[in-house]
Amino acid sequence: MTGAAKPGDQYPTRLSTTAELLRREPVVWTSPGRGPIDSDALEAYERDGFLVFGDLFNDDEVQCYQAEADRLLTDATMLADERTVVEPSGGELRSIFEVHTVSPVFAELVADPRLLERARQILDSEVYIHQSRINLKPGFGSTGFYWHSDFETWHAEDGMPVPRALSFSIALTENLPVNGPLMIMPGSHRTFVGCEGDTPLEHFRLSLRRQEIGTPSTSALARLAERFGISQVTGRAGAVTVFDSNCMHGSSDNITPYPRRNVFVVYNSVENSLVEPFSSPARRPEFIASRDFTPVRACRRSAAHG
Ligand code: 6CS
Ligand code: FE
Repeated sequence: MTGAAKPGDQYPTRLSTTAELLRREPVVWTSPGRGPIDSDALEAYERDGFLVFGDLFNDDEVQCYQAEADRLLTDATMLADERTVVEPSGGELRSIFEVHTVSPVFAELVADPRLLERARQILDSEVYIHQSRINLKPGFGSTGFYWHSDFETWHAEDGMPVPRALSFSIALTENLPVNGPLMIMPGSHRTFVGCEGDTPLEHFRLSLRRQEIGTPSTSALARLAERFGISQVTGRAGAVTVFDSNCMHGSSDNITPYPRRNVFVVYNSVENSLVEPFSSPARRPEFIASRDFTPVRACRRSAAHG
């Protein structure tokens, strides 16, 4: 195990000792009134680290995204592509990454003003796409995602300097209490929990299937849960959850017949573009951590969007 953090690393992790520290940066970077999210909702986001918008996308749009996800899933080229990640059991598909570059439908989604304007407002800057993915979580036994902070991984393995990034999760199927919905510890985003353990070479080949390195200790998780509680994020197909990059979150297995399929879009501030990994022997591939820092431009909404 390595002992020392890189010089200037404000968020040391993947070392022989673990650190727990208060986030230095704001959660909401903007001043109220400069975007579609009202001040009450911004305050809730600052406090909890996440917000749910129940009706951003209508049923027709959700069906369009579902059909596109089905198309990708049945495309032999995609199935053989490294962007496609299978479950630890090796059978079912777990995720497809970088969907915004392989699908015109998802390219339009990441440039949709309903997401883009909210991201720009919270991060108070132009934004680029750090990552996009579909998590499929099919029924009858797909596995969940153990507790983690996305920022801890993006900092250690992708070189993301500070937590000035956020994720939108768009539900393509109903997220029920029983089919492995997102669980977030509300308020945990203001504490950075360093994790013990070196980052192995090509760790992503393992971590995207089942993450073990980069997860907090059980004692840290117990303390966080005691302090913040655990919220389950459920909602209709089309509901959108925006959550801060440093929220402690996870989701459990799905043994029900009901798939929990969500599209995730991660926006990073152009002021926070990636440098070299802070705690990893090498960069991860760009389909997981983009190094195209071009600001996203809002796109005209096609007829499918009404
Ligand atoms: O490593 C990553 O970038 C991915 N891993 C998890 C568990 N969440 C964020 C992201 O999809
Ligand atoms: Fe995550």
